[in-house]
Amino acid sequence: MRKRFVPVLMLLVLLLLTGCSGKQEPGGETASVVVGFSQLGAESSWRIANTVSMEQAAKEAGYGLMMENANQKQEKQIDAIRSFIAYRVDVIVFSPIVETGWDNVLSEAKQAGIPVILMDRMIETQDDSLYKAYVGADFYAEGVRAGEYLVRKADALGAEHLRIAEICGTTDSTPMRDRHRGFMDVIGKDARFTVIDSVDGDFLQSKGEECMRELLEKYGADGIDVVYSHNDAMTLGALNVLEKTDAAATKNMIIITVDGEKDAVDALKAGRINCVVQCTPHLGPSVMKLVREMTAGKEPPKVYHPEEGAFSDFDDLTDPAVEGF
Ligand code: GYE
Repeated sequence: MRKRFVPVLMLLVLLLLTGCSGKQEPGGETASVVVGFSQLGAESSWRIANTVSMEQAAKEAGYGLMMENANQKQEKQIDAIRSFIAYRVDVIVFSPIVETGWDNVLSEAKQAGIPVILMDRMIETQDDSLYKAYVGADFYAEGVRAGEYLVRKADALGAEHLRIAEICGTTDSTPMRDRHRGFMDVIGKDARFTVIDSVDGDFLQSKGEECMRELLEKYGADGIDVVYSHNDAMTLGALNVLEKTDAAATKNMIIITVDGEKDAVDALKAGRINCVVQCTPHLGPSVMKLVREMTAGKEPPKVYHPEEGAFSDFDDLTDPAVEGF
């Protein structure tokens, strides 16, 4: 019964959005483009900033945005995509929580003639025609940057052997897979480094805390030299636990994180984190640019990666360019 109300509710939301989100274009024409957007959750500051970026960019473009938040559940994302197909939105944008399991629903979108843009994360499929374009970070390059920082740091310290604890993001998500792969490709063959454990922190601060507690129980603060965490939320959670448990040992630990939210960059400046690999959440304008091109009948580039870098304790951290989102 509840299910039947969902589309009705979505239609109402759409009407509300198109009525008050500036669908009326400056020239007085009514914008006709409606974007269905399935966001995967609200698990981190990155995700929240990403949602805001999408909302603002749609508004600026004069597009109606039908957004559904899946609270980290793949089934909910599939349901949302099906409702977007039912409403015949012009373009579907979605951020796939994991890489597999999308072929059926994306084939339905293809059959309905609705183009799909993957935003932020990738899918694993034999059929590339199921999506028109991907807009998101090069997560492999991020992992490489994390590894390169660690090699540089080990060189500078003259370290002989470093034991690494890795706190991973959501299992089977693109950032988890590729941040791990890129990192391992840099440090894996160097005998100075051993990954003693890789645990799943699901990109959540609370899980980051939990993981760190378990790692400390297993290895003790003296048994861990490096923490490589796949996002800032988990890093900040882990830091809370570390600093409460053994502040002295924590000071000597090398902490590497990914994202670049303000709290993490502040922690880098305060000497609590050693390296922040950037990953921008501000993907909205690039997505809406693609929507514009696609609805004008153009063939957009298949893959677009924003430019990103990294900040670390090797940099001048008083430089105003060193800031978080
Ligand atoms: O790093 C993390 C978020 O997919 C890039 O998801 C995104 C990741 C980001 O929860 O903070």
